[in-house]
Amino acid sequence: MKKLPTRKKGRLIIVAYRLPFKILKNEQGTSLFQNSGGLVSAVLSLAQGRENASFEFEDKIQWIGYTDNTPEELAGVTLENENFRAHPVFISQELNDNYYEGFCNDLIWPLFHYFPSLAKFETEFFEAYQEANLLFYETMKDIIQPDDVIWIHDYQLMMLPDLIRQSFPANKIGFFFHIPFPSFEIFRLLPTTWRDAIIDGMLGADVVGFHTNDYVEYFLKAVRMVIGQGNRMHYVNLNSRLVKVDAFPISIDYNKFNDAYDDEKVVKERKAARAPLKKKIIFSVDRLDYSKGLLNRLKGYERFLEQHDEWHEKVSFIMMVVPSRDQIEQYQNMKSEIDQTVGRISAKYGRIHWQPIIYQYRSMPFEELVGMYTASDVALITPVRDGMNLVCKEYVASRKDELGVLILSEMAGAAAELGEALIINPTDSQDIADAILKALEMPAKEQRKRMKAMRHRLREYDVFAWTNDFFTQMLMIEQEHDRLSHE
Ligand code: ADQ
Repeated sequence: MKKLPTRKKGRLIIVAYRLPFKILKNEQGTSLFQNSGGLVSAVLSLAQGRENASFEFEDKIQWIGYTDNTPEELAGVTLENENFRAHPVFISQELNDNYYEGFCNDLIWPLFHYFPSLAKFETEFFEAYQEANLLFYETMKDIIQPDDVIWIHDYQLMMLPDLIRQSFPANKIGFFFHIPFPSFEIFRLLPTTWRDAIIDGMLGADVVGFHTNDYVEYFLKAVRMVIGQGNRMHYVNLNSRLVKVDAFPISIDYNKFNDAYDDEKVVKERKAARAPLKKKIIFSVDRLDYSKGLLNRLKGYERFLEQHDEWHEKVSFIMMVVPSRDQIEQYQNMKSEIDQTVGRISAKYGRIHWQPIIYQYRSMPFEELVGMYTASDVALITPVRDGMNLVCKEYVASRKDELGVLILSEMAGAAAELGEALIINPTDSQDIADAILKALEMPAKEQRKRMKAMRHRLREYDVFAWTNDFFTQMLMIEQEHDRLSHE
């Protein structure tokens, strides 16, 4: 068997739109609150070094990201905790409006989630995007050292890999894309110069990673169409170097969710959710976003109630929605439509002692989230498009009892890995209604069989395996480049 390469030199530089902590300033001084999101825990696994890891990094992890604090506010403040040293990128409000709110969230997000009619193609958005990517580069150019490995994340920074490559040809650069990469018929809707700049920008990396093989295939097709370059077996052969393009399905910290099952606070939350209802619970949790299929989900549940009065008063659907971008008109409209649909269903089917839907618009602490995951009989996850979707993975990992049924949209990247879920088409209300019935009636033995298989897969390929896999590819391509340069 071919020996995997190892690397024990250089630092790791992460670049993502946001810094890994919130910076709060008050009279007592400055405090840093580390985020607990997926990327931060994934990167932490690299910081802490794992047994048998084929790489180790020197120093703390350097993290480049945007902050909404001003340079004056942060003057003299040490932006560092035990894991990370942060290098803030300062972007003016006006630029950020056109860059982040504009190009990223009013164009790329809707377009790449197959909502072209919501995409706004404004020239000033594109100019701001270029300018902001350049600001990230300017912030990092004095930080990069010869052996550093640079790992860039997501659709906010598609031009950064090439900007770095131009001045630092020898550094290893990875790029990971967290949202779907769309089929060429969608991608080609971008103006020609924009799509060329995006492809050139991303190909500045040595390894470009996506969640699924479909996204890899679509990207490689876009590369062929845009730069006319042939690619073979997941490699793009540029004149001077090779770029590896592959699927790395992001995962979660499996043990954290699995172990939380017995945590005292989680047990309390689980009881608190179950006791007052004394009914079967269907649960969902997402950010407020049109890609998450919240209205489709409600319509599917409504159809289920319409067709199955034998289940009335025996089931409640708890739908948690995390506030997101609700200053924007489109999101406000969507929220009003959700509010109205929930109101309509409750008014039609609700009874004094039975709420068919419990809908809350707020964030949840970890213990409450796992309490809900483990209290529910069914998780109903119906995005109309989702790069991966971590909620379904968290649900499965939390079910140490091996019970519960996952209903999952075929449009989530995760569907490729979780085939034992009840897979539905999110635009088909009848499909959702049928799956709800099947889930509620599923015998415990079958629940166990399906859960076991999914849990096994997630345990094997958790977020640490994900980072390890990505970095192994980075090392392999480094080895390949070294070999070619010595030939
Ligand atoms: P998101 O679109 O944010 O991520 P997702 O992958 O589902 O979507 O992750 C959401 C995270 O937020 C989960 O960890 C979940 O626990 C948490 N969360 C959701 N609702 C919450 C609530 N009410 N309270 C507290 N926490 C809540 C993007 C892409 C995804 C891709 C990820 C990672 O859109 O497709 O899976 O990045 O690459």
